Amino acid sequence: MAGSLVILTGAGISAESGLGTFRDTDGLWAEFDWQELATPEAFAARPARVHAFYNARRANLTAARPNAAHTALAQLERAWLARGGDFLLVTQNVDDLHEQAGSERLVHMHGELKKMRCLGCHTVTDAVGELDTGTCCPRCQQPGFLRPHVVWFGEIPLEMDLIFQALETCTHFAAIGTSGTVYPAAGFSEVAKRAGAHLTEINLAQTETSPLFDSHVSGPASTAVPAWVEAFLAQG
Ligand code: BV8
Repeated sequence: MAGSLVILTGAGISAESGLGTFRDTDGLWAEFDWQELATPEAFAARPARVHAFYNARRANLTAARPNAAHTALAQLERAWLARGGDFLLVTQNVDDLHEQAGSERLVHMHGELKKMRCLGCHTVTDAVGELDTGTCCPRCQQPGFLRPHVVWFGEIPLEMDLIFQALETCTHFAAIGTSGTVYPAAGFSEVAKRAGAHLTEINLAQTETSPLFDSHVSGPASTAVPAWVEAFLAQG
């Protein structure tokens, strides 16, 4: 019986699709202060500024397309499920490139840039066009209650029970394109290790969590991930 596979992706898997990472030298947080833009306090204090930051990133997303790494993970999901295995792809990314590539067993633990949430009726809907402080919720029609459906620092990520349940029973864990600096995602490798899983890290560089991993595949995701998927499926 094929085992249970959990994959965690970060900004590095989308870098070759033209989307910036966060902590590389030219990363988003090198240009912007996350404390001013990616916290609930920042949104409460200056909502228009936070909306403008996410509107610009949402607009930047429209031209982005999946690269070979996203496609390889969708193929891995289909092949692994066909063998009777379990599969869960957990992404920290707020882009929709995994969906575009065909991934289905997918969880966006940090939310989704293309969605918005109403603080009045709590409905999550597609964010169409630019949001601002006067935009009306399509469900309750109230103005001024909408925020990006993104998990900010200090907020609890989404689907944590599902994610920890998968980690505690997995036989293989792979972390792809993530610096291992943001918790609780950075702690997932420890949970998988305690479950007895084999840990693989795919990245351009060493990370803070590298010492925990059993295997390392070094290189850009668009070539390293397809090669790893092919070898992983060949090992049976
Ligand atoms: C939580 C959405 C409690 C927003 C993001 C003090 C105050 C407040 C909180 C804390 C604190 N100290 C610690 C914390 C916890 C905090 C945290 O970890 N802070 C860090 C900075 C220390 N975490 C939180 O606040 C989280 N919530 O703790 O709640 C809780 C939790 C559980 C249970 C109960 C209670 C919420 C964190 C979520 C924040 N939201 N994003 C937005 O996008 O605007 S975080 C942000 O960082 C992104 O989501 C991103 O995904 C995430 C991680 O970054 P990476 O994806 O790893 O990207 P990065 O640039 O860092 O690295 C890129 C990697 O790719 C590199 O390794 C690079 O080498 C590699 N790479 C580059 N190119 C390629 C490549 N690899 C392969 N191929 C390539 N081509």
